[in-house]
Amino acid sequence: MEHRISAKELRVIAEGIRLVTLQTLEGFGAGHIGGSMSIVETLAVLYGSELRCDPANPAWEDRDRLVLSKGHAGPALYATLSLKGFFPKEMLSELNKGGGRLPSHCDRNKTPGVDMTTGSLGQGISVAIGMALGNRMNRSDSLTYLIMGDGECNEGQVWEGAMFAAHHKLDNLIAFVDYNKQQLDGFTKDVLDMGDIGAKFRSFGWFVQEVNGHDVAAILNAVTAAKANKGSPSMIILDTVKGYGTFAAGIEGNHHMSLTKEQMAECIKAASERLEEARAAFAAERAEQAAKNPAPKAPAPKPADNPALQPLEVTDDKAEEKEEPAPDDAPAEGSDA
Ligand SMILES: Cc1ncc(C[n+]2csc(CCOP(=O)(O)OP(=O)(O)O)c2C)c(N)n1
Repeated sequence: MEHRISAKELRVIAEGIRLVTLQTLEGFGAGHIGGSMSIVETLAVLYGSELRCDPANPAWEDRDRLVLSKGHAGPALYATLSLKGFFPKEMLSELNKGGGRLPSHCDRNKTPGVDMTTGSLGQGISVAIGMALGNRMNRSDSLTYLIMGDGECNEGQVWEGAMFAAHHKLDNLIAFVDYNKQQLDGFTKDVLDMGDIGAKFRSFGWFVQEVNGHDVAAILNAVTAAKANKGSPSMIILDTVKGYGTFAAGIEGNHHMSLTKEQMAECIKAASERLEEARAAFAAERAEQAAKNPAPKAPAPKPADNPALQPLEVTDDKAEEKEEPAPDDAPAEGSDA
C-alpha cells in the first residue's frame, strides 16, 4: 500500500514519543508506564499522519477527534501532543502536579488537544459514538478515533456501545483495542477472560482487523483500510506488550509503578539509542530517494497545506529537570487506577 509517509519516518516519530513519554514519567517519579508504552506506535500513526488536527487551533470544528478511553495512558498522549505542537515541552513537567494542566487521567478542560475527559473505563466508547453520530448529522467528514484497553472491555457499557455503533452503521468511527493482555491487577485472562475480542466485535457487526500494535506500517495500513470501509464501524485490535520498550515490558505489576532513577536512566538511554537508529534509517531512505529522483516533476505539497501532514518534531533532550515528587503529588487519588 502506498502512503504519504514512510514507515521509517513513522518509526522516528514513535521512538520520539516513547522517549518523551519516559522523560515525562521520570519527571514525576511514578506513573502509568505500562499502558502508555503499549499505545505509542498507534499515537505515532494517528498524530504523525492520519488524524486531522491543527495544533494552533485545538478546538477546530472540522478536526478529527481522539477519545483515549483508557485515560490513565495520558502521559503518552501528552508527549505526543507536545511534540505535535499543541503546547510547549516545558509543560510536560506539570504531569500529576496539583493545579497543573496534565492530570494523571485525561481532562479535556485542562489540556490543549485532549478531546475527551476519560478515566472511568467503558465510558469512552459512548462519547466517541456520540461524536461520530453528531458529525454525521452535521454532514461533517471528521472522523472519531477511540482507544480502549483490553481490560476495559470487561465493562458492559463497551458492548452496549458496540451494538449501538454497528446498528447505526457508524463508519466514521475507528476504534482500537490495546490488546496488551494485562490490566491493573493481573493478566486479563485471569481477571475476566475476554476470549477472542476480535471475533466478539465481528459478531456485533464491526469491520475488524488484527495487527501487531508495535508495527507502524501495519497500523497505518489498517487505518487506511478502516477509512475506506463503508457501512460499519471499524475495530483495530492491537497485539501489544504492556510496557513495550522498557524494563516494565510484560512483567507483573507494570500498570502504575514507582520508577527508580536507575531504571529510568537505563530505559531512557535505550530509547534515545533507538531514536538515533530510527533517524539514521530514515535519513538513509531519504538520501536513497533523492539519489533516485534528483528533480521531482511536481513540488511536494507544503506541510501548511494540510495540518495532518505536519511532521512531529522530535528532540532527545530532557523534558525537564527531575524533581522529587512532593508529598502532595504522591500518586494519590486514583493515580494508580
Ligand atoms: C469504571 C472503572 N473501573 C475500574 C477502574 C480502575 N482501573 C483503572 S485502570 C484498570 C485496568 C485497565 O486495564 P486495561 O484497559 O487493559 O488498560 P491497560 O492495561 O492497557 O493500561 C482498572 C480496572 C477504572 N478506572 N474505571
